[in-house]
Amino acid sequence: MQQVTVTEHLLLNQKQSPMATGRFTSLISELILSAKIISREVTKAGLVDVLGFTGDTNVQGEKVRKLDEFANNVLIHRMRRSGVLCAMASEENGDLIQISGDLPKGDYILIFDPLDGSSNIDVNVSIGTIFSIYRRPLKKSGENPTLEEVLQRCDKQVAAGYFIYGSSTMMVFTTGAGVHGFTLDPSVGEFLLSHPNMMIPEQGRIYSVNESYWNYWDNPTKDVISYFKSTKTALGQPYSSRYIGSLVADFHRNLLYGGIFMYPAKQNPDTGKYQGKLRLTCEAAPMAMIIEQAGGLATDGVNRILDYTPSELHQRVPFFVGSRNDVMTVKDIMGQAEDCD
Ligand code: P6P
Repeated sequence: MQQVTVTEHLLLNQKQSPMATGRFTSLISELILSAKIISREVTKAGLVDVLGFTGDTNVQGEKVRKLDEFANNVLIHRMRRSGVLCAMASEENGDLIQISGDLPKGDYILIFDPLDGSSNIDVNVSIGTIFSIYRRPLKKSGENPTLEEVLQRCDKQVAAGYFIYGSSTMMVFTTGAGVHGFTLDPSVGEFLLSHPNMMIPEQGRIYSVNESYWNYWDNPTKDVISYFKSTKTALGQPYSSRYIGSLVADFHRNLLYGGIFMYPAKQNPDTGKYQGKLRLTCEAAPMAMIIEQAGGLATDGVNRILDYTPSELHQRVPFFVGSRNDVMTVKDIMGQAEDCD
């Protein structure tokens, strides 16, 4: 296959689209440079003292690992200087990250999870960086965008993607014209097109869920999981169970092989309330754009993720994503349960 870089692919394939602007291309180039720097650290994590914890906890209340913090700092430092952003938001930071006055600004908004699945860093399991890009609304409220301008309907994303740091480092992203995968060739330091026009199989054979939460799920969720373990499936046999515990890795496998990843709402023993774990703006929404562009679906079990308008920056949602038939089956089972309520 002829070697096609990300920049070349953007120019060749987005000719008519507004995404072919130089400003968008430079945003992606800065993201790529950040990922190369993060990849270098991740791949040598076992050799240099970057494993372990910093002693801090993030806005999610999760212990921050050194590589989390490193990745977050790299992205904030580089993207602040990209000259094309008017605001950023990170899974690691409680509030919006504004672009300070003296730095050049643009009209793009970047929301990211700098190192998702980082609890797996020490055991050499694939982890990733997830990103979501919006345009600032034309009606500007002032020099810096307000939180309201950032919390747009998830189908307003102009681009979404992830970097996966595994046996190879890959970039998978969409600008609304299909999903394309690029693999980093360390010998030239370029991401080269390796998976053009990625499409997820309409019917899967794999389900991914952390079944240790069984006792914290509501009955419709238990019905869903029981379905995938039964002979009632479309295959006439139980699906294979695969769960890595790193969203980017589980998602990427299902994108290639077909299947469904589920992170249902679970009951909080203290409050009794049912809540999802995954974050809408920096995890579910970008993955939802990717999967729909690849012919799949993403819901909260019943409602389409891309129809959500976030109520807050770190809103959590139940998340079901993957092969169209499988996500629709979940909706049928949960919808029937709702009808019975
Ligand atoms: P659990 C990693 O912390 C993460 O945010 C996702 O990458 C992953 O899918 C999920 O949490 C795993 O959560 O509760 O199964 O350990």
